Amino acid sequence: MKSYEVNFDGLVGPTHNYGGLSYGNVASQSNSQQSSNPKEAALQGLAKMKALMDMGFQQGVLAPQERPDVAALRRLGFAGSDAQVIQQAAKEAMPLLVASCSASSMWVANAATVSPSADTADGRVHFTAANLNCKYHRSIEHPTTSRVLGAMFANPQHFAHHAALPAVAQFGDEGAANHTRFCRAYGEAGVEFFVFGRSAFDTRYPAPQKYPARQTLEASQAVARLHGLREEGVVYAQQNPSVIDQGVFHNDVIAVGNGEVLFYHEDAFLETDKMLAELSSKLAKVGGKFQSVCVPRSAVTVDDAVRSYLFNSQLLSRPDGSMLLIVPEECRGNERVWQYLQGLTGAGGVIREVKVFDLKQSMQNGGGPACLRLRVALNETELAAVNPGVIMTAPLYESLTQWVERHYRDRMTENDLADPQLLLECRGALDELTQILKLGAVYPFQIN
Ligand code: SUG
Repeated sequence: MKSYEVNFDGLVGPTHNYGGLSYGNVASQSNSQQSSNPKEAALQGLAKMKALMDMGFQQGVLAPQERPDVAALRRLGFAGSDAQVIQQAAKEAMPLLVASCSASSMWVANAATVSPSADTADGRVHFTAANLNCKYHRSIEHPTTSRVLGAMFANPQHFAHHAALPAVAQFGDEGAANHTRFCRAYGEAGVEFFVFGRSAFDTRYPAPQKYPARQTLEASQAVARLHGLREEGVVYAQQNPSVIDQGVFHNDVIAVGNGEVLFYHEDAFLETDKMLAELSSKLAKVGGKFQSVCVPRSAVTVDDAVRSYLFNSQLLSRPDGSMLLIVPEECRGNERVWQYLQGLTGAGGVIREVKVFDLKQSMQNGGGPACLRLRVALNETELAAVNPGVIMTAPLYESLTQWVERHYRDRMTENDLADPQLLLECRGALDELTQILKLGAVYPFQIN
């Protein structure tokens, strides 16, 4: 049976702004308070989806969330009508209003961890929504994420959904941003690779000194258990704490994998050789031949990687077996990175082509091409069971582009977030979106 990797990209929401909310994420902190352009952000994301679809890849779309999240503000004690809640928060606790307005759900690599049916004990595709416990503005995403994923992958015969892990830092889980899967073919059993930043219960593991490690070993292990993964099909590795302290807040800022290939920075992991050997032997047991492409620090520094987002790229398999790397424009702007990429594609290895995309609006908050997509490996039967409303087609691209043009503002500052009219605009837009994507009622304003 045929199988595919389907990339579901997060549609940027209408409140996209630069709130400076993510300590440890260099771009988020350095662009704090700048004015943003939600319309441009959404169109840049849609252009990437369309381009990948046109290249023949399977592409889907994941809906944004209701923002401002008035219900979240009510849980923090703000009361009255919706407009009063927003105005009171703006007056008394602007950072909380900004957090409740974040369009951060666009980075769907953090929406969930997904295990394909070939790896799981019950032969279904498993999803665990990420609790995103490290940052308040992200921790409010998972209830809606679960409803949206449930509406997209609704058939219980093929899809199993798990609620987010307990909402404490010891089970901090950031979803697919710290999870990669290696396989010979998408429909065959593979090796799931979980990368963690620290252990919450075992003090033998080192931890970063400056910035938080968002993903714990215990969270990764819990996800593997929930999904029914075999021990032989799982590898755990620790991120190098010193790169977290340099701004590598997720593994997908320093490594990317696809098929039988891991593309990574020399400083990305601890005990790299042991980890590579385990990946290689476990992949061999399911018929795969592991290959690693290491980028030496002498060619690209960790700082270059953080600024250019070289590794936050999409590594895609082409029909001839070679691979294509989708990188952000910032890679072309960094001389060392660009030179490295020219050498890489010219060397006759597996990565043969690089394509550049302008995703500046998202990049300025620390979200590159890989952050914007959630990969779901599906066989033909499973793909047919996905809600067809969320699969990208030329007409859907047209409707979404027009929808963005109709509803999105082209400038957003803190003052705009305090405008109660924004809430009404967003709800109107999202109500229409759920009809376009055939999701049913998924937002708090639709179900309460
Ligand atoms: O969680 N930025 C996101 C970026 C997530 C990128 N995802 C992956 N690497 N997979 C984060 O730090 C910034 C929001 C603000 O500052 O307005 C933010 O949430």
